[in-house]
Amino acid sequence: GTGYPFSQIEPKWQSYWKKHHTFKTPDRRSATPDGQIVKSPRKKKYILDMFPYPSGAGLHVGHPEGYTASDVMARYYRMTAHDVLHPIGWDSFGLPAEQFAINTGTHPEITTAANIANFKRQLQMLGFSYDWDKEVATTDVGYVKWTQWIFLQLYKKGLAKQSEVSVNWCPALGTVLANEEVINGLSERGDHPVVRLPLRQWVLKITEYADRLEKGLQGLDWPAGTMVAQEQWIGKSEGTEIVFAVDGRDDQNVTVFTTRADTLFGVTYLTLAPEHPLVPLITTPSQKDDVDAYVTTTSSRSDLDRTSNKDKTGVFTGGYAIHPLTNEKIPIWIGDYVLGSYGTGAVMAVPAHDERDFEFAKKFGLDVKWVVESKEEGHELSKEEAFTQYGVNVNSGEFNGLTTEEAKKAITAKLSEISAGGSKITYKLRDWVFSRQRYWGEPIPIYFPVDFPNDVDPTTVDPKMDGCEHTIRYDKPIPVDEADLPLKLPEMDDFSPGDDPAGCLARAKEWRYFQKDGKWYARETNTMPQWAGSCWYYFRFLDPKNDDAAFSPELDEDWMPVDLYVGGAEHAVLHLLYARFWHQVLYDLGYTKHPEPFQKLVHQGMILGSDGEKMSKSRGNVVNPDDVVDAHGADALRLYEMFMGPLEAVKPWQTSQVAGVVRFQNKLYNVVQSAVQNESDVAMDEETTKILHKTMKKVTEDIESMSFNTAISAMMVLTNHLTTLKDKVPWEAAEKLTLMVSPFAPHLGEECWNLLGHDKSLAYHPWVEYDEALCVDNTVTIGVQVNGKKRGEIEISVDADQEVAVEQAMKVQTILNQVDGKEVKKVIFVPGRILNIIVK
Ligand code: ANZ
Repeated sequence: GTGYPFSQIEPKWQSYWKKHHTFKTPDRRSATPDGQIVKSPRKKKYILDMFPYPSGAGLHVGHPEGYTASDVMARYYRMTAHDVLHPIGWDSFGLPAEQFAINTGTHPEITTAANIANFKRQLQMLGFSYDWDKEVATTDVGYVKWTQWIFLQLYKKGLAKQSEVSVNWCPALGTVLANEEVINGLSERGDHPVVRLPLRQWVLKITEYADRLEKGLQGLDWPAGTMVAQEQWIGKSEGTEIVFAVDGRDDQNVTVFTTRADTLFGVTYLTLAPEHPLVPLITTPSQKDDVDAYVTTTSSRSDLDRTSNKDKTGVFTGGYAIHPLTNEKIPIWIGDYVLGSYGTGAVMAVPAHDERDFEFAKKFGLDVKWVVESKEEGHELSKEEAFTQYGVNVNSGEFNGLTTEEAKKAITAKLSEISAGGSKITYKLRDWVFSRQRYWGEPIPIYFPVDFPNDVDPTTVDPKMDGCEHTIRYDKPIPVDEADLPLKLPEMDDFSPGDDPAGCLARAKEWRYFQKDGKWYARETNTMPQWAGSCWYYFRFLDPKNDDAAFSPELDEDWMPVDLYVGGAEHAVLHLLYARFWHQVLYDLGYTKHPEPFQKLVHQGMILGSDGEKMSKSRGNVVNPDDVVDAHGADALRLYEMFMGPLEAVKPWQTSQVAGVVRFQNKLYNVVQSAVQNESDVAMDEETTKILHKTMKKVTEDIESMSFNTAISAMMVLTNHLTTLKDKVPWEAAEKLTLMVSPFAPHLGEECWNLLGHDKSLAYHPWVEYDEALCVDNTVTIGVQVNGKKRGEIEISVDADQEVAVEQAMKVQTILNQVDGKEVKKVIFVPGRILNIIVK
């Protein structure tokens, strides 16, 4: 047989698709001759990929994995009578382009355009069935306009505010990072040290949506791990708030949050976070020096550092609180194991039943009061460590004898009754620090009045001039008029952040300061984080050229929600949570009819290098898709990536296995050619009919469940069978096989279809149909020997070939044990009877 001439065939079909607009998104509404609008009776599928950040390095082999999976689904749904929306675009703001600009002086716009062009070439080379008319880049001014518009909607709804926050400042990157972007005190991108600083920031109040974000997860078809990750990030905690009066201060009290109200009688001190606002008010003069010194030293420590450190530190404030039920005096301490940003920033310390409090009490010689005993008969508390389990209350007055659950309820009820507390739900989720002091992002569309000193005539001054003393009234933000959007970035030559925490845009004075009605104003110089653009791109794909709205309500109704979203698990929390938040806000504002954006979510597993390690330049184990396509063609890359293993699994690249799919492709091409060359049509024999129908059933079901590797195996078996028929390949079998392979290897599919005498693309040809009665599997159980000794059994279809038999045998541990690591010398396979593997 001949090799398949992919290098001529693949570009040919890519041009065909382009010329014929094959993948243009269908209209879901059309007008009848009498002007009535009718909706498409077909079902719809919105198939979405996580759009790429167009880096300078181009695509890596991880991109085509998810993109091929979604493309198979898009192509399959077109063939099963669905209207399909399958778009792609570019997440093109972000740090690398800016870093490159800082290093080389090249404007990020230029680098971004070049990178996008390269990515687009690569995606087109791979034959993905995107509707390129829907393409958007988050950096397009027409896109920025609507990102800024959404920010203004958030602002007007009271969900965007300025706040002096203790932020994660990364000096090396010259920017503030979100909590989510800091891992072990280092920036997620680049591993640079991060310190805490107070800075004026824009913050989005995602916490107001904590409950909705948690509840909305129910009913989504998402990987369980991702749901759990989101739930944990939101971190709903049900407990009690308890108010302690401050001794001798009628005007002050300390509110704590606890999940163990049952332990209230075991409280021996309170601990406030060092940054708690009451600290300066409670601290007595004699303790002031110690407290001030402690507050200073802890202020630079990250939350993670503070909570993970075993060695507890703290200082006594000199103040006392009053126990709400016993009226005892309780010392108030500060300690940095209590976080200022969680709960109320204050805890009631119960050393007997909380490990952290136990360590702290031991270190500072504070009292320990045991108020919970084990329910187990004869169980003695060791008193060498905290007893943190649930049990029964003791030493707790009227609450003695209650179980932990009962005591929590009873004590909370009692506190409510005396107005000293009540039930409370707290979330771990923090508000989203939304400003960045960088150039390459969307300008935040807000400006502020500028004040000048009293003795200065404002008509004679110009804040753009050096030395012109003035104050920007950050307390009086004014949103940019929606009609004036987009607010574009200024042209600059130097993109470095510099040391002004207001960011590099602060240096673009011509842009920053402007006069309106004779008054001076200053623009916000912070830009949005890269997450902003990816929060709503799936909406813009509906309606990418709309200049009057972010997207039309009709298109929202016609296409949303996304039916299948494919992308990496690294976005499990951040992108997917932020996007859901914006979506829920737009839902509340009436812009979408759908409460959640992404109905089904699938993560492709990471592709490792051939050494089983993560691909990286420094390891030299990176596989470049361009090279694979050059050597074997796009279809081979697509087939291989789908054949490597289950989509979600992490799996190593094995160049030797690429040869396997190349052989399959050649065989399939030859089988079709041999059907075409038949002078008269060959009738289907019984065996071929059965294999064909079983394959059609298997491939259909496997695509539905996205089990692509097993679908390809099934097609390999069918192709091998048809190969054995030599010049007697039935036309029908060749056609059906061609249709089935086409979502995976679309160029090969179109070429074979054309050889079989069709002059139109098969992209919308009805999918294969199988006869269930012909699919009843005739299986046999056969013994498997290794070097003549029986090591196990396999159940295979009666018509399974040697390849399938060996593949099945390798899944049986007792057989694998004998073969693993040895060289297979010979395989003897008697269909329906025996498999004998000879190894050395
Ligand atoms: C008294 C107590 C007794 C507690 C006991 C636990 C066991 P989650 O589930 O994470 O919500 N806590 C409250 N606010 C805190 C803060 N800002 N920084 C550090 N710790 C804080 O845990 C809630 C528990 O964490 C609260 O319940 C409180 O300690 C502590 F036997 O209060 B507990």
